[in-house]
Amino acid sequence: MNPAKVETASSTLAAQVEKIVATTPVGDIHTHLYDPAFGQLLLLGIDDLLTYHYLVSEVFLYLEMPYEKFWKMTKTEQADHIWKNLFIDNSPVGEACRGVLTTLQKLGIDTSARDLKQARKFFAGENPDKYIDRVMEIANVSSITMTNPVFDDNERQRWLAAPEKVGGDPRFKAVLRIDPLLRDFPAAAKKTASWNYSVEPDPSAKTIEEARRFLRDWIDPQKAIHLAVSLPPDFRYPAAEGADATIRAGQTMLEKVVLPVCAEHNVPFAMMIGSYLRVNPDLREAGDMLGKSDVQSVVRLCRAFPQNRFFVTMLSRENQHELCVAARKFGNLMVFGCWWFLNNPSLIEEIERMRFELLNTSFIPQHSDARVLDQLIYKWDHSRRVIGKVLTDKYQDLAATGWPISKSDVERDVKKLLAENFTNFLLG
Ligand code: RAT
Ligand code: ZN
Repeated sequence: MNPAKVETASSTLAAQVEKIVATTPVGDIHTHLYDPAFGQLLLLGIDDLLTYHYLVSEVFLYLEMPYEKFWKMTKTEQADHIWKNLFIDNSPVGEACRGVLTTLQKLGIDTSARDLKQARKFFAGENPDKYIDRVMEIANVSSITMTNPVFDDNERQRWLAAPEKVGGDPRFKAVLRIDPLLRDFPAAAKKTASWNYSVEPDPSAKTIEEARRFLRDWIDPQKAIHLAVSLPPDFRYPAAEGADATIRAGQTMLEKVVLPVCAEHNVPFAMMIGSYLRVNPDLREAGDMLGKSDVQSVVRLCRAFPQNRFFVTMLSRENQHELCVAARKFGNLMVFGCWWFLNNPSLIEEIERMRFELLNTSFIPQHSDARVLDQLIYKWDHSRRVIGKVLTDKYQDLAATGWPISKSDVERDVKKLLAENFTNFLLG
């Protein structure tokens, strides 16, 4: 018997693909969400949605307000200020603004009322544990990957204070995030030494051994599914001749500590490349930007470390084509997501189109990067729409060759894109 064919008349095909994309659960490879045992680290609700750092930088587009004045406000005051300036006094056409509205709408809040009080009332008294289930159901996300920065004191304390509680929620998976080890080894060494590891700013054999012990001591209890780092645009592998001691030490940590420990634990290493931090320090977390990075460094790493697997995303639009081509050359390279400033429909569309053309269905089209639980709703709604649209076009092109497209083909492809390419790469 022939498998059920999808209708290839364009409007019907679009509706069928859209439906499959909407109803296939997502395994979200990168968020900044936390399981409820982390207490206040889990952000949710309207005030956290409005004070998202993407919106903080946008509110300063309109107003010349002294930064300090903004930072002195309470969270509620900041949210009021952002609501007034970005939603009421101007049209909220930007992606991060639209996201707040999609989220409210999908939660059943009447956006036509333009009423912040009503939204606040909705969120008051939500039980986080139950609310997580509700948001995951609306967003159709089956698994949330956390970002667990091991050098962050607040987070570290929570792991140490209640190791049996934090990280035990099956809806959430841990990822050991190690930025200072590669970006600022002197600072990482100082901290690690204060935690009783014999780690010194000069990466001697002893320091290397102790830094490995430090990572192992975290990966195991966290049950980290992979390790991750965000790197600046000037990241080079190998480091440029004459690079300073911090950069050289970072390279030693990568080659001698991070990659060997990932290999021995059989976990991938995620590299998010292209972020310049605090180009405007007054904006704090909202003050980062992007720069063009070096794809050939990724190529050299994939070649030099065939026993390692790399998830890679890059922040600059200009890097996307070369990164796709690199992924064609190395089975140990899995491209993922449209990161941060790329997470906008027009850019997602062009990037996914190119990825389908160069990589078929062997990539991870998106991650949410949600910092506030409720953001899962809009980030996935908006991205799913674009992925569905591009995929429809690609099936349409196939149908034009006479190739039959069955419903089970589409289901299989979408499952891979939204979940299995990620989980299978974890398994190696
Ligand atoms: O997208 C973001 O929220 C950024 O601030 C970063 O957190 C980035 O995604 C990262 O993981 O470094
Ligand atoms: Zn992130």
